[in-house]
Amino acid sequence: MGDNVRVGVLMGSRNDWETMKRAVDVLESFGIGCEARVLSAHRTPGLAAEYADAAESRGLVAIIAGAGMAAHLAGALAGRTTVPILGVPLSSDPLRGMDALLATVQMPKGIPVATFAIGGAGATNAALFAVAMIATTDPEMRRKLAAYRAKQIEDVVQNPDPRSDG
Ligand code: RP5
Repeated sequence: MGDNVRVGVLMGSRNDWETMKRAVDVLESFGIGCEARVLSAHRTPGLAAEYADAAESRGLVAIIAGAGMAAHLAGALAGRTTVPILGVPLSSDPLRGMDALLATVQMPKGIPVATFAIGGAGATNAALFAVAMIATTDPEMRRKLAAYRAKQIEDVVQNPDPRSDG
């Protein structure tokens, strides 16, 4: 694990990678050191606990945790560290992510998990939220985030006709 890792991107299964890759892509595009790991609250509870226990001393500022079905990864991590946990509910058959959404968002009081949208939008937004957290104390990151938002506006302004190729 590199010393410059500031955000961990965890997922319950290797099968979650296609979605959670979006979080890594965002973080890398902002130049934020991150790592991706498969860790499960159910299949590898000991390893997930070890990761959470080491997070603060490693200097992680946030952990993004994506999981599907009975999604306990984010909550299990949150119970062992005060490093902010950003939960991403993932879609799977047969409940299409509603199961994971409720499991992630309905944390009992005292142990918060910030919960994002189901699937790819959630993975992207969790990473952008981590960027915003870092930007609170990093002017360069604040500038990059402002530029990201400005580009979103500019893309719409430049291509307002939905029938054009853009
Ligand atoms: C969760 O169960 C994982 O996050 C995954 O989304 C879901 C199914 O896992 P696999 O059976 O595809 O490995 O723990």
